[in-house]
Formats: sequence, C-alpha cells, structure tokens
Amino acid sequence: MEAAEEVERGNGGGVIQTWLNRHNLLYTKATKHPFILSIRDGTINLSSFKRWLGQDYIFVREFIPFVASVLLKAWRESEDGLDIEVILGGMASLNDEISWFKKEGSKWDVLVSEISPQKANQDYCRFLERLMGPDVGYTVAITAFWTIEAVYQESFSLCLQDGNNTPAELMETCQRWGNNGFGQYCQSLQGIVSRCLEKASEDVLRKSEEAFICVLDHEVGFWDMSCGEL
Ligand code: HMH
Repeated sequence: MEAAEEVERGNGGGVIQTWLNRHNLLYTKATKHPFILSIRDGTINLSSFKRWLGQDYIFVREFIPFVASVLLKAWRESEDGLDIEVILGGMASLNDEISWFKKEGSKWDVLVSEISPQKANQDYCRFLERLMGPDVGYTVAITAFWTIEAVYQESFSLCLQDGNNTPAELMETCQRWGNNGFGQYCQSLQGIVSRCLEKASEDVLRKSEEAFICVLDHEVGFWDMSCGEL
C-alpha cells in the first residue's frame, strides 16, 4: 500500500476526497454535463428535456426497489440506527417524486406510463438490479446510493446558482434536486458512506470505488441519452 493510501485508511472522508481527486474528470463529466449546462444557460432543446423527463420517471420507478434493498441492508448490517431514518427520508421523497413526474409529464404532454426505457436507461437499471443482490454488502450499496443522489444534487444546484439563465418552466425541476434540503440529505448520506468506508476492508474499499465509478459512467450515459446522442 502506498503511503498516501495508508493515511487515508481510518479516514472515510479522506477516501471520498481521494476518489473525487482521482476521478475528477469523470465526476465533472457527470455533474457538469452539456445537458445540465444547457438548462443553466437557457439553451436547452425542449425535446431533450421531455426525453429526460420520461426516461427519468422510468429510472425512479426502478430506483425505489434499489433504495428498499439499501434500507434492508442498513437494517441488517449497519451499526447506527440513524442510517435507517436517513434512507427512509429518501424513500419518502421518492414517493413525492413519482407524483411529481406524473404531474410534470402531463404539463409537457409526456405520457410517462407509456414510455419504454432506452438503452442507457436499461443498462443503468440493470446495474441497480445487480446491486440489489444479497452478495452486495451495505457499504458498496450505500456508496452507489449516495453517488446517484449527489450527482443530481450537484448538477441541478448548478442551474440555481447566481447568473443562471434557467428557463422559468424548468425551475421546479432544478429546485427538486438542487434545493438545500436535498443538499443536506446528500451530506447525511455522505456522512454514512464516510463512516462505512472507515471500517471497510481493502476488498470492500475497492468494490465501493468501483461502484462509485460505475454510477458516474451511467449518469454520463443517461445525460448523453437525454441529449439524444445515441
Ligand atoms: C438518472 N440519477 C438519475 N435519476 C435520478 N432521479 C437521480 C439520479 C436522483 O434521484
């Protein structure tokens, strides 16, 4: 083990920082994607937005059983009972999100119930399904969960920053994931991940980093798909 990694062990927050540094390019591709920048700059093609909306509804429906599986793993494996409350809060907001997608879909004439998933979405959902398996431990699963939420938080909060030119009709979408409450929730998830990584074996650290990278790859694929670059 290299000296830097030696120092990073026993310091979960340090592990996350190391990953963010090591995979900075990919992280930036996922969180500052042209799709998001075009929302922020007001140059978004509305047919791309509608494609994203319909596809993300399908994704979120698949995301629910994944989050349920993380909850179950927390109940079995976590040493901190508060983890359950943070994850349960996430599930509660997904309940709200499903209603929002239906409402937003009807606003944009997107029939969310009649859309079929595109390839990038299918690939992402299949990845989630693999993570639901009993062979995947809590640390790996919660790392993926945090990364999924954090990418949306970081992306959409960019569209709310000073100087944005976000179209008024997209503000509600950006606020959904870019608001401070969602930011705090992502911070809580990150805190849980840090704590889990502090206690993780080499093998679990490696698998968690892989999950982190995989989520970022899938997020980039999802944005590309939304732009129509297929
Ligand atoms: C593709 N990633 C994707 N969709 C979402 N709704 C989130 C992350 C955040 O929940």
